[in-house]
Amino acid sequence: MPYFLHDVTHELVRDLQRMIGIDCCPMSLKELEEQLAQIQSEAQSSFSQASSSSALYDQKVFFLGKNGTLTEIMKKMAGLTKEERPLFGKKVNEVKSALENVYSQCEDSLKQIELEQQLQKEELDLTLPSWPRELGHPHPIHKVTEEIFQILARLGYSLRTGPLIEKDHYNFEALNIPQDHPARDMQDTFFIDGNHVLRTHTSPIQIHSLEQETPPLRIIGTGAVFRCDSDISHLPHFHQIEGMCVDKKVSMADLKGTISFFVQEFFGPGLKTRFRPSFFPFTEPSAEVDCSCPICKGAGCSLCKNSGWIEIGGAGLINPKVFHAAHIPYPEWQGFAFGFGVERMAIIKYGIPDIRLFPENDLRFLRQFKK
Ligand code: FA5
Repeated sequence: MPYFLHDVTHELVRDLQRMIGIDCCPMSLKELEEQLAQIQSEAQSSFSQASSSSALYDQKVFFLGKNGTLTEIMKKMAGLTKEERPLFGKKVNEVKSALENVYSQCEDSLKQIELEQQLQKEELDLTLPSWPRELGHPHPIHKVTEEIFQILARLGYSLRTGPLIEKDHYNFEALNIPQDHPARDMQDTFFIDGNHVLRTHTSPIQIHSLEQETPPLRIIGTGAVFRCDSDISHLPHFHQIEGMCVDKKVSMADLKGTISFFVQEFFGPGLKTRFRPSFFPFTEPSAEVDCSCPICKGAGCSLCKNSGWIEIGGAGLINPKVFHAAHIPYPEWQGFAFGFGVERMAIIKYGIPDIRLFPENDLRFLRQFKK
């Protein structure tokens, strides 16, 4: 601290003056001018020797601050004559502005030095590797659909698609669900207009294929379907996968064999499946396919509605009326078809307690399907 002694001396004088309330040692103009010159030279050298902008600021406060050395010397003007006071006051102001100039020059150069030092410390290393980017991955429904394709492709099935907005004819009529038939109530339909609907299932893809292609056929149709339906195991917008086999001799045994193979391949061994007699206007006979509930393992829970089973799809032998509507000669050609809910298959495979997690797109949920 180069100005330690100077500092202490001034402090002592100031304290003494404060205690007795007067300037105890009045000085002449000459003495004050000498002291002012000394303060100026001390301030200049301390400003130029400051090693940092914060040390420089401390010196500024010491010399030019409210209680600084210059203020103190101004107080001593009281001991001067009336004529001397303005002369000395002018000198003090000149010294003050000169010191302020020196201060701002020193401050500029210190700030420049500090900036350069900081830039040197923060030097950019362009060879460093960048932050790893998180890569996206397929949505679980996409993954499950892909897996289903792979299994059915091994049985000779190939992929077909169809429009999401279907004519009433393809969604209902050609599938043996005429106007005003009670079977239309099996699926709560979103109507676009009197003749168009958001398709309620992937079965219309069967009709497009029967109309456009010649048997034998083994096709899979897949995509989004829509129903006015929503709860823990139902979505208004979900996905189905449809299989259709048309050949010369097709029986219920072929259907059961195909589905059993598919279910074992998809879920792995150990999962129970069952066929329940059911009704679909476009298949005869028809069956409902269920898998054991992965959450309660058959004991009963809210997901399986306490039945221990979750329905994954419907199936059956193609109704001759469907062949007739598509101008395919029956019984020369026969066939079976099945349609599964993709989200249902996914909740069973991964043990997911609520089907509504799929469309929510919460990344904490989706990241679990990265691998
Ligand atoms: C049908 O949609 C028939 N087209 C299936 C079919 C195809 C039968 C070929 C015979 C021959 P169903 O309405 O049962 O059937 O729906 C099939 C599957 O879709 C259901 O078993 C279920 O797994 C799934 N599913 C149905 N509604 C919903 C829904 N709202 N949310 C999620 N999945 C659903």
